[in-house]
Amino acid sequence: LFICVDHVGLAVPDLDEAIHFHTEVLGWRLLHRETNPEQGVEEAMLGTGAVGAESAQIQLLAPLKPDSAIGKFLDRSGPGLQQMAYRVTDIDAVCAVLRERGVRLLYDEPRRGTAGSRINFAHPKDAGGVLLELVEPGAGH
Ligand code: MC0
Repeated sequence: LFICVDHVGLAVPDLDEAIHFHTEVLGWRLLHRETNPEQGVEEAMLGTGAVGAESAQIQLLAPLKPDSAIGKFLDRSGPGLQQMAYRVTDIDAVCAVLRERGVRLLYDEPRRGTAGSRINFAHPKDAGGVLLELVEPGAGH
């Protein structure tokens, strides 16, 4: 079903501060940054190559408002690992297979993710306590 781990997402209260730590202290490269109002996040991708390269990336997720998914997560759990994202070739096909196997997906249809990707999420209660994101990369990746 899956190609590889696309990224691991960390909830952070302050995006600039988290980017600074990940680039200046840990030595990752900042690859991409965008605001996704539908998801209520300001986000950054870090890694060693381009977005969409084979190696998994680190995604920093800061809330645009307190009642967003990341805002609630920070309230409940504090900063840290929020999601694991698996890359797929055909998200519609993978969602259909997972639904058939009893996994609840959060959206009826995929929504827009990082850099024009199509995304959906398996509910953490159906995925061993992990919020599992499915990512079909956008054109050009
Ligand atoms: C909640 N729970 C989690 C969790 N969030 N468990 C593991 N990992 C997480 N991230 C647990 C709660 O502790 C609770 O457990 C149970 O799930 C149900 O909680 P809830 O009250 O329904 O929780 P909510 O309202 O916080 O919603 C959780 C839910 C939400 C996963 C549905 O965060 C959501 O819609 N997430 C998908 C969208 C998202 O995360 N967007 C931000 C990233 P107990 O045991 O207490 O019942 S945007 C992104 O990722 C994009 C840009 C991209 O990559 O392209």
